[in-house]
Amino acid sequence: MKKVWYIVSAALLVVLASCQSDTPSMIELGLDDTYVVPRMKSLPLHPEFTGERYEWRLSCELAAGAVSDSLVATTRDYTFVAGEEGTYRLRLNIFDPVNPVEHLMQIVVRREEVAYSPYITRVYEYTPAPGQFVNELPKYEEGDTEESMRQKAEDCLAYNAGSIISLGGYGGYVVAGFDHTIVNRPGEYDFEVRGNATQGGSEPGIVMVSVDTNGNGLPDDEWYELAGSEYHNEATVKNYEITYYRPDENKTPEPGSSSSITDATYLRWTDNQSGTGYMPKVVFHKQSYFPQWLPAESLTFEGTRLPDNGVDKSGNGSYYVLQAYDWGYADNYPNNSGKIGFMIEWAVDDEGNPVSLSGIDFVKIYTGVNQCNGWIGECSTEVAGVTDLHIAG
Ligand SMILES: [Ca+2]
Ligand SMILES: [Ca+2]
Ligand SMILES: [Ca+2]
Repeated sequence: MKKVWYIVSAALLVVLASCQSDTPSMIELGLDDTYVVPRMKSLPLHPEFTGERYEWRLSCELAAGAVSDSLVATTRDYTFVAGEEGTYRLRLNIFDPVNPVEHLMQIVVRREEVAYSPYITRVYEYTPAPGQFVNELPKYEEGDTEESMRQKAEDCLAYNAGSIISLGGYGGYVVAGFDHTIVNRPGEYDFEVRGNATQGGSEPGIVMVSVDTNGNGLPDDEWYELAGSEYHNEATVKNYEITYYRPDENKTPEPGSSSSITDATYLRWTDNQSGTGYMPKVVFHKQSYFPQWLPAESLTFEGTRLPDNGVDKSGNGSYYVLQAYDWGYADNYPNNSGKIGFMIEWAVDDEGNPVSLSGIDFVKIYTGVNQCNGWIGECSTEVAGVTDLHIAG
């Protein structure tokens, strides 16, 4: 039944569209009168007209005939997404002394035909910084390329596969997406990020989110950081940039302060804060720490750098505790702690202004700390998966 109804409404749309050709101004505005979309799918709306300011108002019929009406955006573009089926009415007002516009749209939201997965379904990019688990999680094999390593990372994470990938030291990242839009439910946690953190073994990663604003299915749109508990910490460095240099695997090792450090000057890095140092090689991981499938002689990463979280509790380098931050970071609390949820409401733009997003299509996670902790080596965020909390798993 549903399908027949949909075909009829699709036919109606064709008729509507042909009617519209008689009203050129509508065509120029670039917005239809009626849309039919599945729930949890972004619908980017972009008016071709500009004005002094914009108001998007969304109303939907509730039970008992009540109607909710709310101002949902004051930007030129708006991405509509609904978590529930129904008929929505969207009104755009463009305020302009010369060419004011009022445009009404009806958006029919139907149920998806194939059930969505609550988990990551695609990894778009896997670019770890050097690290002791790099080339191991996932395993690099002779002949691997960026594409085959991306596929391996996807095989680890997609559809709740539950294997771990390592992002290496500061800045290393993974970009992943879903078969639907994760809807932002106001005031609620929207998704979880799983890692391999333990009590005292936190390796915080920064989470960014993005909306497929240009509608091409690819993560080539604007990114927003989810501002966690340390975002306003004065020791947090914004616009941090680090460069790692490919190590000479045959150089003479320099023993470190601990017998577990086999080469204290293994892999050199410099940053844009006049900092420089080495990532040491530790006895537990003998493979190269530099991503072997990348041909470059150096790798540069940038982002927000969190304060160091590793503390030498023993004072003699034998016992390190990697402290958790309060909230808002990946690989920061154990998966079963009940503290691995994220709110899309935490999103901020480059200047730190909060942004209001109706949902997100992509996540990017990167290691947020640049610290080496003696014999346990560098801080590296690990990721085991992301789950949409609004779909039952
Ligand atoms: Ca939310
Ligand atoms: Ca895109
Ligand atoms: Ca970890």
